[in-house]
Amino acid sequence: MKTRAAVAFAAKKPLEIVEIDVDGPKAGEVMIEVKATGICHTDYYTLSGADPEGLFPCVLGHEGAGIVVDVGPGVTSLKKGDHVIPLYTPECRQCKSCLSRKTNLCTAIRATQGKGLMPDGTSRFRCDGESVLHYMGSSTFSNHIVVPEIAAAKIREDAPFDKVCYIGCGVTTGIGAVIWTAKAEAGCRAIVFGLGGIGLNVIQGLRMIGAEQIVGVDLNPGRKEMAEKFGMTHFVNPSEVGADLVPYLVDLTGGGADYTFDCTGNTTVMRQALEACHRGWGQSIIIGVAPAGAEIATRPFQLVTGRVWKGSAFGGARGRTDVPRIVDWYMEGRINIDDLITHKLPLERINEGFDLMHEGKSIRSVVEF
Ligand code: NAD
Ligand code: AHE
Ligand code: ZN
Repeated sequence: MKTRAAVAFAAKKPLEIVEIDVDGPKAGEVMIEVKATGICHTDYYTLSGADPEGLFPCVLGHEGAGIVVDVGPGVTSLKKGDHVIPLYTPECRQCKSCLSRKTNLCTAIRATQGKGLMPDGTSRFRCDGESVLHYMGSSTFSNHIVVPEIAAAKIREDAPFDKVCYIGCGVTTGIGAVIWTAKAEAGCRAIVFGLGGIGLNVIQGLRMIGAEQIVGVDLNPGRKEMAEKFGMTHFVNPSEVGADLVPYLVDLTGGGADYTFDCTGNTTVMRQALEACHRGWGQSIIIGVAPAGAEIATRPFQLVTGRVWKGSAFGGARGRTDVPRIVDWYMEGRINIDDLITHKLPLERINEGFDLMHEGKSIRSVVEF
């Protein structure tokens, strides 16, 4: 069938809105009509050419919501008409990783997903007869996509697509990093570096669990007001503090934070986040994605003295299990998504969403089909 998509034909080039062909679902796959998609910094990261798995031409986008419109043979857990959120971290419940209960990083389809292909090693997308690659197993910048059944979370039908699409990445990543990766406890002190679409959700996760102190760090002073609305207690602009940022933050948190979160993808910030942790027990969670070739460094002494470096992908969430719960939290008014969606755009204007992100004007732009 034909559908409309924003195609990335090459790195560093604007997306082009074109009609493409999408093949129907094969065994174990479903076709989803995407109703809305957010634009995450990771989409920009891959488009920038910095992602070692960035392959072109492809259809970017990984933060969507929509309706199942077709199912392939053997699909048992989904049916036509189901409302779903595609999962870039699937949950097969059978692989070594899923069965370990130690990680959310399901390995069932990761190898082909990283090559922009479906599990059978082929793509379902074509443009003018040429194959176009999938992205993060999602490609939500296309109005119709095909994903494996294990990579779609069924959600309640009264949830608005233009809001809950954000649960497909940013909301789950931020809140999940607090509750599933850090397992932060009430009364803790935390520092969040980078108050964008992810960091503000870390802040709302910290408020949910009852953190005592929530310090936000961002170069953009325009982030302060929104972060305070979401629970930030102290704002720090590194450009005003200068080279003494780490001692300043250690002092502000009474000896260092119990938990810090990098939501910038900047390796200098990652080091600052680790070193701003409390001696003996502070944990620093890396959420930000850094370019190919980038490396993190610190004095080993920082770890010898009890600080812990951890990473978090999709907030440690098990998608098919946890995403429907987060949708419920939103529908019950327990989390705020609406205020973080600062811009709505039609597909034709998707490139403006990337501009707004660079200019620091948007938190999340959502594209509606
Ligand atoms: P964003 O562009 O909305 O926000 C980034 C924020 O960081 C901005 O407010 C910016 O001003 C701030 N910032 C940049 N450099 C800074 C510095 N040196 N010091 C302090 N603040 C600084 O991006 P986002 O969508 O929130 O994504 C944040 C990061 O998280 C990206 O690297 C993205 O790729 C990554 N990410 C990771 C996961 C995961 O599962 N691990 C999921 C989603 C996004
Ligand atoms: N191809 C990239 C991977 C970047 C990365 O770490 N992605 C996160 C999700 S970011 C969502 O906005 C993730 O889930 N990682 C686990 C995984 O299996 O990819 C690179 O840099 O190589
Ligand atoms: Zn993302």
